[in-house]
Amino acid sequence: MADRIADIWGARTPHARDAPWPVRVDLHLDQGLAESDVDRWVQSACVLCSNGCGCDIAVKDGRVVGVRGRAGDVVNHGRLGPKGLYGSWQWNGRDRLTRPLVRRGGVLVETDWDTAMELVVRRSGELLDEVGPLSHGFYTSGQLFLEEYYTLGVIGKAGLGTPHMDGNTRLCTATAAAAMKESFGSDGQPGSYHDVDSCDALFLFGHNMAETQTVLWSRVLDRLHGPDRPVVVAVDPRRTKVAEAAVESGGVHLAPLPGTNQALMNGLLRELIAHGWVDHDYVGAHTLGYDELAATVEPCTPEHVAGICRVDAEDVRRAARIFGTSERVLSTVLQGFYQSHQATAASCQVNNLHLLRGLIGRPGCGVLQMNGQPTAQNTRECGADGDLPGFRNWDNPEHVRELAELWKVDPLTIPHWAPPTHAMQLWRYAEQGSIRFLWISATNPAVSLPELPRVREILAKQDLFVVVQDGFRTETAEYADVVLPAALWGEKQGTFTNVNRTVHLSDKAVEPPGEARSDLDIFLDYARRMDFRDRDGEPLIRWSDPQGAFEAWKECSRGRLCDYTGLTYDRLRGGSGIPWPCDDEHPDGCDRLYADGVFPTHPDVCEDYGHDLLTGGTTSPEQYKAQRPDGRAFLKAAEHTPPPEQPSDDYPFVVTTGRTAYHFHTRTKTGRSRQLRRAAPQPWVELSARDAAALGVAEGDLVRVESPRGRVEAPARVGRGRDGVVFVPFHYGYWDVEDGRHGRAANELTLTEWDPVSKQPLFKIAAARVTRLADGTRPTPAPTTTASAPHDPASVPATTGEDDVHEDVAPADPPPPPPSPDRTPGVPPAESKG
Ligand SMILES: Nc1nc2c(c(=O)[nH]1)N[C@H]1C(S)=C(S)[C@@H](COP(=O)(O)OP(=O)(O)OC[C@H]3O[C@@H](n4cnc5c(=O)[nH]c(N)nc54)[C@H](O)[C@@H]3O)O[C@H]1N2
Ligand SMILES: Nc1nc2c(c(=O)[nH]1)N[C@H]1C(S)=C(S)[C@@H](COP(=O)(O)OP(=O)(O)OC[C@H]3O[C@@H](n4cnc5c(=O)[nH]c(N)nc54)[C@H](O)[C@@H]3O)O[C@H]1N2
Ligand code: SF4
Ligand SMILES: [Mo]
Repeated sequence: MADRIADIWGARTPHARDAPWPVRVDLHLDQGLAESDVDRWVQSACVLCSNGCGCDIAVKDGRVVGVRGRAGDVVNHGRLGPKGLYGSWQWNGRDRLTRPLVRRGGVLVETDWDTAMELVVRRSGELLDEVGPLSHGFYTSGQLFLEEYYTLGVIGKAGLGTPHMDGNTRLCTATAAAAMKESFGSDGQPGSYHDVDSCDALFLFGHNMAETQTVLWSRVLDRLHGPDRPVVVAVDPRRTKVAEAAVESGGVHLAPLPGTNQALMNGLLRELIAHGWVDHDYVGAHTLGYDELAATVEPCTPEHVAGICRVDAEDVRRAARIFGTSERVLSTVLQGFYQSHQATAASCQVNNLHLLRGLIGRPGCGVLQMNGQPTAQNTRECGADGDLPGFRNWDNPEHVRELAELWKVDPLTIPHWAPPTHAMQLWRYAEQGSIRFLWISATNPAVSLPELPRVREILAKQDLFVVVQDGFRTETAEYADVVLPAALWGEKQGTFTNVNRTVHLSDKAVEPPGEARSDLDIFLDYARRMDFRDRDGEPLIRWSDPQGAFEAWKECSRGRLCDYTGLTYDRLRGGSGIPWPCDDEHPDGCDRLYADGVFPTHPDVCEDYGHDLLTGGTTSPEQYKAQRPDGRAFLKAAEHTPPPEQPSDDYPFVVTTGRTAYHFHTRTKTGRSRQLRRAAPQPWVELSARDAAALGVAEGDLVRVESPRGRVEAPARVGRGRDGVVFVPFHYGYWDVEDGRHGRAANELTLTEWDPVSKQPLFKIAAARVTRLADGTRPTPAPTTTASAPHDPASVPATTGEDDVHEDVAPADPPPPPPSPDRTPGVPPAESKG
């Protein structure tokens, strides 16, 4: 038995380069239960991060009692992390929403479904009559299932005709999508997790993988403990476990001041060019824009960028040399880039590094523009985030016509006269009063949006009708006019797609509590009551269950990069998840994209005509066509600019926010798990040892962090991050505390600013001051096993749990083979199906 709170990544199973990652099956069952006590195992995948680990749900007496990794799944080869083992299911049976709630006389009271839905439909109908579809906004998630998003997308785009649809995916990995559209012409992950098994160097850009994709990090650790280990480079201002591994592997930890990524990237690119570490044949044949890129980065010498980022110039040189001279490089990018200044620009520069060396589409050579949420890929594919479904281009009339044909509606119904509304704008419209009906599903914006004092004011507006659809009574639900109780994971059926395009089916294991319904059933009920019709007078939504929705979606995806037509529920049962595209050409799925260097940039195919990375100005279709990209990738360049908010005399620190391994977001699930709650029970403020000393702050002292917008009060952790940077975890709202309602959530501090291209908000930089409020009585109970480890290890008791996880490292089955290796869906433009 293993203590997987103390040992987050579990036992090592080292292996050599190109050897398959061994199987290790992780199992956790309710206290006192053995595998033989389980009535049934129901196939699923973990829904607590984008890694998408295949798992089986243990059911006994109609209840979920545990979870076990699936040995044969291509993603995890049997492993699960602490959130998967504990957080995925231990919330079940506790304080769930079981009946709809409506606001009467200012308070939320229980009611029946008819009453609640009639209220929603009446308000919706009134506003459609009075104002039209622009009065309606939908703010959804990266945590529903594909079938639910597609249904919501069709309702919004073809039923109502509102452009005001987006997800919390905007806060999450909108920049991943944007960077892939700008560089490659379309969303769609080029790389594969198999690249971890084959790379010689691994670059993690603003990605604390050790805590946020713990099972993927186990895969990396198994290489780092193997015979021919890769060199790691970490770009992160905190000393994360990734940063430690970088140093131990002989690589580099670059700790730039938050907000300076673009400068650093330009410096790395310049070194590549200056040393001739460029595959000019590849660049000439498969890319556009080299000269402009080379000219833009020319002034960015290591010394120059080191001054901006406040890192050592020699470290910039070393990192560039590793990238420039390693045979196979894998890069991952996440929130340290996506939620920081110049997000899309900096993320595109990672693509550029790979394109310059032609390191793409081959084993060990991949870009992983990561997702964070488990189903964010589907929000994007299915059009629930505002994009058109199937990676179609809103600015391409032919793409709009295809959808109109499929849905049998007038093309003019489908909003495409302007770019889709992004989440930050959606909230702005609600603030200004043009959006008056806001339907929030599977997200908790009263904790997760930036600048919470403003968000609370918007949610509380009298003229805004707020529907909240969740499994729990969240901070956001407290502002709702109607609360709809949703079935959660394990209580409903559907599919979802992880970071490297792997599609999993999650079957229903148990009944939802009380009257809770699946999100799909709720959306279908709304569509039925609204009586949306197609142009033949038939019901617009022609399906009534998950499988029907999946089949409808397959048609929508046909011929596009994210082609699902070769998948069925049956094919997804029994074995492993399968990566798209899965079609006639790739019947077993596709491991890597772009093996042939042909990118979906042809004007008839591309998802977007692109933007200016500095200003966000859009490229017109004519300008785009004039570049004749026709299958070549774009090397897009941008200079570094100063971030919108910088430290000053009043606010001398940069405060950055993020995650710990033990909690997921606003903790509605992980906060209800005993083991996870104990591992990270409350918020903390992390200071560097030198900053703490200068402020007279000792471990455990109560401190206040103040930005121009709000404040957080929490005990201090004297940590190991870089000087001048304060870290606050963003997980802690107030559903589980009586006191201190406001002043726990990191987003009291953050600012309403976003990237000009991806429109993703800047959660990673705000100016702040720190004051010491009171002496501590004990060390802060922040995790010691992770990036929040104390500067002085002896000063704080170690974070531990119990020996309650079974790890089976004896290979029960051979590891699953990769799907069709290296076939490419890069359809030559001439035969493109559009
Ligand atoms: N345990 C756990 N895992 C999760 C989640 C969770 O809530 N908990 N959520 C999932 C989701 S939705 C997401 S989006 C992912 C996020 O996964 P990550 O992006 O790995 O997580 P974060 O902690 O948000 O940010 C990563 C790092 O960015 C660094 N950083 C901050 N500012 C900058 C900067 O300007 N430049 C650079 N280079 N680095 C910077 C921070 O120090 C931090 O270590 O995690 C997923 N997995
Ligand atoms: N300061 C700061 N803020 C951040 C970030 C940061 O790094 N720093 N990260 C941002 C990122 S990357 C993200 S992804 C967001 C996450 O922010 P949120 O999406 O607001 O966080 P969650 O707690 O995951 O909220 C999801 C909600 O959906 C509910 N839910 C789960 N499954 C289902 C379901 O099947 N149906 C329904 N109806 N409800 C369900 C859960 O109970 C929960 O209330 O936060 C963002 N905010
Ligand atoms: S790595 Fe992510 S998907 Fe896998 S078990 Fe952990 S939380 Fe779940
Ligand atoms: Mo996210």
